[in-house]
Amino acid sequence: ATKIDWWKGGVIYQIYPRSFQDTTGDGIGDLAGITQRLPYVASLGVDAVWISPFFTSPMKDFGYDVSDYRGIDPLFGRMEDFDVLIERAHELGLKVMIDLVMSHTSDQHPWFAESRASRDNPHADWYVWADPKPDGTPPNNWLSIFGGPAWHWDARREQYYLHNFLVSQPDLNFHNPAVQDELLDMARFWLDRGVDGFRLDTVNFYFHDAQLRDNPPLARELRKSDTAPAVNPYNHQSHRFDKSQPENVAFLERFAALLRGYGAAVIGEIGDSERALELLEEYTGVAGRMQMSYVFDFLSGQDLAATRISEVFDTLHSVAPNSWPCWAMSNHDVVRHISRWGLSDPAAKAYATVLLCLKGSVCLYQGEELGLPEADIAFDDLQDPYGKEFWPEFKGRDGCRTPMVWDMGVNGGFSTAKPWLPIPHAHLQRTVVAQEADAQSMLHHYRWVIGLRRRHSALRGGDMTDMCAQGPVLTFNRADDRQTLHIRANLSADEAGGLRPWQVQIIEG
Ligand code: TEU
Repeated sequence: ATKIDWWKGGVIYQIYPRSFQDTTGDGIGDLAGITQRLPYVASLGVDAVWISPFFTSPMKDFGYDVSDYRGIDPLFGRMEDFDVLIERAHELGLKVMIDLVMSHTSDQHPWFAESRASRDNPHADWYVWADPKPDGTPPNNWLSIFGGPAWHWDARREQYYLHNFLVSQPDLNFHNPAVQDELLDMARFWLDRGVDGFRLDTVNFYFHDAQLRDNPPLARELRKSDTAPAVNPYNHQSHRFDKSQPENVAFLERFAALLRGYGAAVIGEIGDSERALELLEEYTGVAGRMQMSYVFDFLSGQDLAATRISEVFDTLHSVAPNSWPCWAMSNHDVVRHISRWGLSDPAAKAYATVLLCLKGSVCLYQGEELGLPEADIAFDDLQDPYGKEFWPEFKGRDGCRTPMVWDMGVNGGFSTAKPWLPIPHAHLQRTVVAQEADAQSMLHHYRWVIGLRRRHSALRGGDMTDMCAQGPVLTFNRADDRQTLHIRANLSADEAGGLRPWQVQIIEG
């Protein structure tokens, strides 16, 4: 067998730093806390961590609004803490991927402060500025994901600026080569500090249509895979011109060339319910503009039937045959899958097994391995601005962002202070310490199935063939030049196809 790259078929554990481990007693997790818990992460058998943003930020979007790409936010520690984290991770055999939010900055970034000050300063063209229509309204019909128009009036420049997310997240102008150069330099800065790769936030949002054409009406209904809440008008418009532009390919090629020099890898988050599959092939296919693409198919829906899994792979085979997806069932933006799909423990174990037998790479989200359900957050405790905007139809993203539960100490061992989001009582029944002591626990199951994937080259890098769903029973094969595995999973609470409820059979031969 040929040796494959670490990321190919690898398992990546996503850490949300605010909620992993607090060491300073302020109720918010930090980098030293991550370092402290790295032996636990390594014990799971994963290949890498992806750490959500810890850069200097006013935290309007909890770090996805960066005001200094080369600085560590004081809430999370100092650069020394990051250097220690990387060193410790590497000692433990873990790769470190950090989360680059390049599509937009915070409005507190010095570039934006200068850009908005006049129309002729050195950073004037670093953001997307446009004149109003003759009647004073925004330049076109583009909408922000977080609510309202994507344009915000700036009284000083007497122009609108583009923001695909919060008003406080102005969109960088990638049509300006100086912006690209600076961001590539910034990525080099982190590669030189030893990171092994990046998760690229909203990678298909970098470019907008330079002519600022109106988005056309939505041609068809939302796909089943959309994670987006229906209450949001953004999800009822096409996004032909505000994202996923052809110019992005050339930028990604520049980025890929930089990465090659370091042997680093990226996983790009493609948020586009209309064109995700096309972009998947375009970005991660034969041209290798990115290594992995984060796909949303298993991050949504009322359930995940065997038939839907096989449909997803059928489509992938026909539309994006050379792509390399990275699968996930939970993350920091969506309802935890245990609650989203109403899974019992046996059901959750079956889905974990299937996920870790699929072809592609896999992202696990902190707490998933404990079987944590979504936390119910009252409006008064709500932190997420997206949730505040669309409450109560959409309750926001705080329910999946509550702290990790480690032991029976105060606040589950997360912090000695009141945590920034409340820890549900139900979570305290599922601490790491409690699950370590129980051979039947979710934690042991995840560890076992991650280990299975590690030990079987066919699961990690082999082909996947003959996927088929008969009622609730999903079957497929994984094979490489060393071994063939036959997988049969009963994704239902009833006996089916000779399998017990939620039984997954993996047969070598
Ligand atoms: O998310 C991009 C994105 O498209 C999300 O807004 C997604 O549609 C939504 O959260 C689903 O509920 C990334 C980050 O993952 C998110 O945390 C940031 O808020 C966003 O970018 C802006 O940087």
